[in-house]
Amino acid sequence: QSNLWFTELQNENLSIGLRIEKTLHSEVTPYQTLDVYETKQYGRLLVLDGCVMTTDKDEFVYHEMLSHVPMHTHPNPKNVLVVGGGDGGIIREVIKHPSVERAVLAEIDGAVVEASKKYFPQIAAGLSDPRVDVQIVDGIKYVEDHPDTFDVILIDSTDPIGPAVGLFSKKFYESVFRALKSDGVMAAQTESPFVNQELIQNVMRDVRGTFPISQLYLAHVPTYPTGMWSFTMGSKVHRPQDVQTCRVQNTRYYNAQVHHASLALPQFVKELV
Ligand code: AG3
Repeated sequence: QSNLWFTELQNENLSIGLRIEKTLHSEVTPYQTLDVYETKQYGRLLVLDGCVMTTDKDEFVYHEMLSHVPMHTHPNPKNVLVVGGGDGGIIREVIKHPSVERAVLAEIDGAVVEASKKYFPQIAAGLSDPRVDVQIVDGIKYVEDHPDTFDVILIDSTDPIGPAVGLFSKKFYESVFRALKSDGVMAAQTESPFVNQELIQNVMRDVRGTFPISQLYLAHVPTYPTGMWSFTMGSKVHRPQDVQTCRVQNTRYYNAQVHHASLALPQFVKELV
């Protein structure tokens, strides 16, 4: 078997390694480097700037949890915006909700969308749905330009370095608040409580300072740094604790019990936020 390994250096003291069967694609886009590998353990792997974005085998955890927890928190989400998320995984989950009339994807890098369609057809499937509007634009600007428009906004970003830095700022959360309708809900991916404590603290402080209701929640994503992953939700009116039933079918991770379980924070995470 091949002796080629993909290694993501997650910080200066930590890495994850996956044996590669084949390199399927490598390019330098105007925004970042983009690689697609075939791995033994997790199937196809999408990498941006050296960081694992998603794999065939564990993508469902992240995509279901970043979407269904906030989507269920809203009683009737019709208009949804995904910022980033060019692979289409979040969009695929969003359109499982029967209430959704329109889902906009605002992705800055068209190369991610193209690579996903080609190498991750199951993840990208939703992008061709008639309710979906794929915009290759700067998400920050798109959010600023659309006040009072969305029921739910989901921020599926890369790490807070490179093209995504601006997506982790108080200014951006304030502009997300304005782009949401009067009972809107937002959620963002916010890294690992084992390695990114400061980031989580800052985001929680900023979201708490912007939205009347805020909530950190967790899921287990094996290929992300430490496997313990956090998401931060901000809501104007609706509480994630009030969700009673699961409104979507065909999930592999999310259900009503997992919804509530994800809101329960281990003591060290509770003390962080
Ligand atoms: N969004 C990226 C999550 C961050 C992963 N970080 C890392 N591997 N260092 C994933 C995009 C999937 N739609």
